[in-house]
Parts: sequence; C-alpha cells; structure tokens
Amino acid sequence: MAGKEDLKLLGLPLSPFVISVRMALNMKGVSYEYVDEDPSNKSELLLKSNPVHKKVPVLIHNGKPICESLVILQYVDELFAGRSILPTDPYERATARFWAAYAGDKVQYKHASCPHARALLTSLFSTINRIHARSCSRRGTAW
Ligand SMILES: N[C@@H](CCC(=O)N[C@@H](CS)C(=O)NCC(=O)O)C(=O)O
Repeated sequence: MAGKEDLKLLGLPLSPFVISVRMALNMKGVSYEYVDEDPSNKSELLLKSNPVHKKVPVLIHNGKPICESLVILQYVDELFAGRSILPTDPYERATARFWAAYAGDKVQYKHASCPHARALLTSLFSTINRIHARSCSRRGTAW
C-alpha cells in the first residue's frame, strides 16, 4: 500500500487480542500510534469506535475503525504488502481462522479468577512483549 497511512491502535498492555494485532503490524513493518485504554474508564474514542462490544483492540485507519482482532488481522494482512500473516491456500486459511477463533474463545483474561492462571498469563504476555520489543529494536521498527 502506497502513501502515508494514519493508523491508531486502541489497546491494553496484557491483552492477547491486542498483542496479536501488534505482532501483525510489526510483521508488516508498519508504524502506528498506540493508545492504552483504561478498561474502568473507557475513552469516548473507544466507545464511538466500537459501540457494539466496547472492547479493544480497535484499529483506526485514516479515521475509520476496524474492530475484533481476527477481523483486524485479516485487514492488516490484505492492506499491507510484505510477509503474509495468514496462509494463502484457502483451506489452510480456514483452518488457521478456526484455531485462532478457538484460542480466542478460550482466553478470557478478565475471567481468569484463579490467581495462578492470572500470574501465568501475565508472565506469558510480558515475556511476549519483551521478545517483541527486543526484535523490534534490532530491526528498528515501532513494535
Ligand atoms: N473478540 C474480541 C475480544 C476482545 C476482548 O475481549 N478485549 C478485552 C481485553 S483482552 C477488553 O477489551 N475488555 C474490556 C471489557 O470487557 O470491558 C477480539 O478478538 O478482539
């Protein structure tokens, strides 16, 4: 895609859904503005951009919101050239979407009432964040 893109991502630091979108943007080498939301005090921008679910991630591309991590991943994959996120074969794509949706249904971070599960998820996601931050600083990309 040519030209200067205005990309803003509304997120939360430990959300696996947000992390997957950040990884996708990073794979494509795209820079974007990242805005942390406060789940207990959601911004007007989030409520206006995702009035149905009121959840992150929301990607705002040139003022137009795209919601739901899997929808965003596919959008990013189609919009930007470079390394493909989803397989090109239609059956493999369908299989990848199936498992991504399955994993998304299972990961309900806010419902992880068990402190051990929360601690595990927290440590897992901060590790992912660290690995990505390192690989981005090596490659000179935003995240
Ligand atoms: N199906 C959504 C799930 C997104 C989601 O659950 N986001 C959580 C953060 S992990 C959220 O925004 N929670 C705030 C809330 O439920 O009010 C997606 O794939 O984007």
